[in-house]
Amino acid sequence: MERLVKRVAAIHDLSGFGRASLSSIVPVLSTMKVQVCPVPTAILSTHTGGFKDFSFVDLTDSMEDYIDHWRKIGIEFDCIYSGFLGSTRQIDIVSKFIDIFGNDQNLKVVDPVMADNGKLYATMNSEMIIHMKRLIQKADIITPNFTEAAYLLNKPYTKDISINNIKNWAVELSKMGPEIVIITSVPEQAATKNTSVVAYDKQNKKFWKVSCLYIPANFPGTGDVFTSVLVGSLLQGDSLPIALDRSVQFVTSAIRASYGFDYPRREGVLLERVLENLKMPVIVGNCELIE
Ligand code: PXL
Repeated sequence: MERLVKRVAAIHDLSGFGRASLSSIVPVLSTMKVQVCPVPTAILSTHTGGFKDFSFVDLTDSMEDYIDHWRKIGIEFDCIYSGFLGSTRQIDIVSKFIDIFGNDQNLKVVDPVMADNGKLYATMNSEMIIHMKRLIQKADIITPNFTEAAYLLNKPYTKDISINNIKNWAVELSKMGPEIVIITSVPEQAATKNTSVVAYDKQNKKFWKVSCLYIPANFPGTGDVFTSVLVGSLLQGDSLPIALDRSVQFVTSAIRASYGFDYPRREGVLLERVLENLKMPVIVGNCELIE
């Protein structure tokens, strides 16, 4: 029997301030009528993007007992969704989580949170990248941003990249395991300075692209919002292009609702002002099939 409410195991940190990770993932997915079961990987006073001297409690040692309890009580999930991870051991624990709770029916989504704008996050290093490359082999869907895709493929980061090259990157990443590769924040070569989201569906050999309006503001945590909406949408039964449209539209609406106000960008988008938009259908999307 289908579950009354879809259920996601969300393996992420809890950052107390700044609207990243679980602080955004839980409200987004709850608003989309999905039950979130967090597996907290670490507790931080803030996210690491733009704050100094944040406190960091690593929960790696408690994760195995936590997961073991879930295994004993036989919880089942419609989706396993991981994001920011604090150590190589944690990455390996997520891999084990997928071995225990993953099956043919559920969706394994790995957001390889490691870097942005050409730079690794403060807590990341080259060993983490090696382990992340192993973890994505077990995912059905991965959602690296452009910088993370470059790190996963050992490619140099340059904003001057053609759509054909990006398509090749997506295919190469899919060869590492995942059925669907979604690369976000892809720089467009046109003078509009737009960015786009490019997706590759390996089974159907289809490429999709959604162009995003250029907005001159960079907010941390929008990747978590993007992937959460994508997960919620796919669990609602949407097709991949509709899920991509929904995610881009929601993130765009959140940035638009925020960037006209003068406040520190490190506090993230004003999510609370736009959460209700998640209840609206996608009426006009701009996701296109590309050859
Ligand atoms: O938004 C991704 C993210 C999650 N968790 C922590 C982070 C970041 C990005 O900076 O620092 C702790």
